Amino acid sequence: MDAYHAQLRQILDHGDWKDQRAVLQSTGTRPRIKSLFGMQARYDLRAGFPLVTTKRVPFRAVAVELLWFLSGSTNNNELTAQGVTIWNEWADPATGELGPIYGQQWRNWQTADPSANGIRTIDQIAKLVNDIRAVVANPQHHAARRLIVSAWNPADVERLRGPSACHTLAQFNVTAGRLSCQMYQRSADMFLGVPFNIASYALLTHLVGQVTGLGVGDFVHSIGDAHIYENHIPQVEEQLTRAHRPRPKLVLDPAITSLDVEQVKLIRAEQIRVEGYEPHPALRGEVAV
Ligand code: UFP
Repeated sequence: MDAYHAQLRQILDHGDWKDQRAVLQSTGTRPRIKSLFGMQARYDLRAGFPLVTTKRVPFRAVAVELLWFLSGSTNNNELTAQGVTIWNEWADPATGELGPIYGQQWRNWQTADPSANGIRTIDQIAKLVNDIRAVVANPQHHAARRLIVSAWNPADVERLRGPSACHTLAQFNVTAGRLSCQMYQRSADMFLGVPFNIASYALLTHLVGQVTGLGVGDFVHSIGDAHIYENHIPQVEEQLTRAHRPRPKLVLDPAITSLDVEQVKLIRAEQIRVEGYEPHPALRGEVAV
């Protein structure tokens, strides 16, 4: 995970200070950010699972959240029922609803269609899996460079309760029997969000690879506004003194053979594990909301 540390270092050394909107609940103050626009890191998924080892990252929460996105759910109650509370700030207190976030855009993108009684929905994940299969069968298939899942729906952005999609778009690529993924993240909290985001898309790449019979290649992480919150800097400095440990190994239950919505709902987080994860202790940091 040298690339991640290098990004942290680069932002600390060369980032610009910026005021921003979000507030710390403990003090009511607005931490500044140190920010760099435009960064990219590449993680070779064959070299182990890219779960940051210089602090503990809660992998189970990553897996539970990703399965929840893939199930098409936008309701926080289904996450909290599994002990994951990361979306609590943004849920409707009465219903748990979060609005048209990832689950809806990935599995039920809505588009006007006069011929189909007004509305048609697109299951981008099903289309992705089908298109990858077509590309595996025929590498010259027209979908080869169009393997894209978009979470950014301009029409829905204003209807969201919380932040609009941070991980905006993912493009997949099949080369030499290996599946790679590049994700564009428009805004990245490098200390709290990014270790989670890297793990989530690396896991998605493995899952899509498994159901399409492909090995994994690289996860490429492209970032727009890459920032470190002022109140996280002491933790980041501490983290940068820590030595990387061996990357863990991802173990997926071979029984996971489909990402159809109904099949995803049957997958349990215990079917997705990391082995050999021996991180340094967790480092806490307050989220600005
Ligand atoms: N953020 C992430 N990753 C995520 C997520 C949020 O880094 O997956 F949901 C951070 C980025 C930013 C804040 O610091 O949350 C969102 O604020 P904004 O919408 O103003 O970019």
